[in-house]
Amino acid sequence: MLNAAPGPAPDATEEDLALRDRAAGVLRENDAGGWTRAAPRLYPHQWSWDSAFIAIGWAHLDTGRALTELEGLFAAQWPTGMVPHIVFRAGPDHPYFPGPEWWDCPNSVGTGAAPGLPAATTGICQPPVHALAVRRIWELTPPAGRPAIRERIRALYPRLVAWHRYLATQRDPEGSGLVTTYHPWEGTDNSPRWDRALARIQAPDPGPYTRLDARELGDPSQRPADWDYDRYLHLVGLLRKYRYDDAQIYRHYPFLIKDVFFSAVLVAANAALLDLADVAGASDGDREQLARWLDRGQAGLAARFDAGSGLCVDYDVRAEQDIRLRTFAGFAPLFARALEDGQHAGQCAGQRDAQLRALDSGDFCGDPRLRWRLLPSTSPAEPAFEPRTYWRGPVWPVISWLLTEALTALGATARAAEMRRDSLAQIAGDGDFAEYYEPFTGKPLGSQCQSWTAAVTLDWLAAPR
Ligand code: 9WN
Repeated sequence: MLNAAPGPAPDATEEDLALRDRAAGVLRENDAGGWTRAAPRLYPHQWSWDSAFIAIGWAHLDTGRALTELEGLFAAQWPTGMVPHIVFRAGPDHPYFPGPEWWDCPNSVGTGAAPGLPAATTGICQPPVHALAVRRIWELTPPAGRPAIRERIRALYPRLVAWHRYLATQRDPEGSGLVTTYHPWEGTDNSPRWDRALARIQAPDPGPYTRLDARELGDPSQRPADWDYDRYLHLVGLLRKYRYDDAQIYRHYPFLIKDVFFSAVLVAANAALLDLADVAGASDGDREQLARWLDRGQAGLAARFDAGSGLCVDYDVRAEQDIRLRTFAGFAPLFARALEDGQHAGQCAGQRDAQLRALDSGDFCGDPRLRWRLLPSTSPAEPAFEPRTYWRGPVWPVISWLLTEALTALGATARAAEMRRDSLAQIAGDGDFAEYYEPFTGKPLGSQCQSWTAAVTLDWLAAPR
């Protein structure tokens, strides 16, 4: 259970309070004035799902500031409803590759998003964690602040519904309940889930380019390979060519994946918007629509569940193939947090038990070599596993956060508490709020002072031990 008011848990130790101060310091340091850099150097702009996690962190310090984070992000929402994955807000003194010129959205966007995009952005999106953040902000708003925050949530709510509508329609023309992703950058860049689809892409020719990420980290083995980047950039070129028009993309574009993790976040986010419906004064029509999307999403995930492995399976739309790999995404039904009630309850109860068994099996958290019993991004039993390389093995605190929330919601509170304790021990160890961690040694990897790691730390620290 969460504290009713912002602040540390009542049983917080000295160490907890010190960690809390440090986490708050990271957010304050990365605060660029109403929006927060995802990381001070590696990611100097505003990222979409980072912002949602960051807002959850801010909510423990200042709920008004937390909402400002999301209001700024949604000011860059496209007329289609899409919330872009990066809003380039940092200016020329903070280089990032690829920058707005690679996306060239103002000149490329077709009928769907014209005229006049509100900001320099990319043309793809990331998992919709935002509604979870708004719900947390509301939960943490003290009574005296509620009228003002309620007004702001009311103003933001239609934008959140439009965002979910975009995902439930343009990104799911089949009405399957599953979101189609267009690019590895739509969340989990070099996850091995995309390897086969990327390998099919012929003759990528993105032209000459210079990566800044490997130079920034000084260790290319922690980042996606050049092979990946060639294809990422080639895909950006194709999206530009199809003018970011979803219908065109669906017709011609080579990389279309029914991503069960992304779809699961949408299910959980639809539930969060329904929870906020009274606060936001949602119309009956919106409530019914959200309930339909939620139900459809849950059914879509149930249909992708593989009883043999206990995991949920992504689907490559172009190749018409299942993507059968043991990764964190296989736990999509858990991440969706919707396994117990609703129309699919019977089917889902069995899935929940199978998922919980798979989670602590030797393929995942039960691997005795793990430093902590935390979910690695890719199973160490998977041939594609690489313990130091980004989404191919390391533990990501934000994924652990989504999982602890899900386990709590599903009643597995002891396991959730253990995962929260282990995650805090991981973060409090070496490093400074790292982006991701080596699963066997616990070594911090990637960017340091990563905003979303600090943000979930603040949220975890508010729960009694
Ligand atoms: C590309 C900012 C982002 C996260 C992504 C993570 C990583 C970017 C990159 O960093 O992606 O968007 O340059 O590798 O994969 O999930 O939002 O933290």
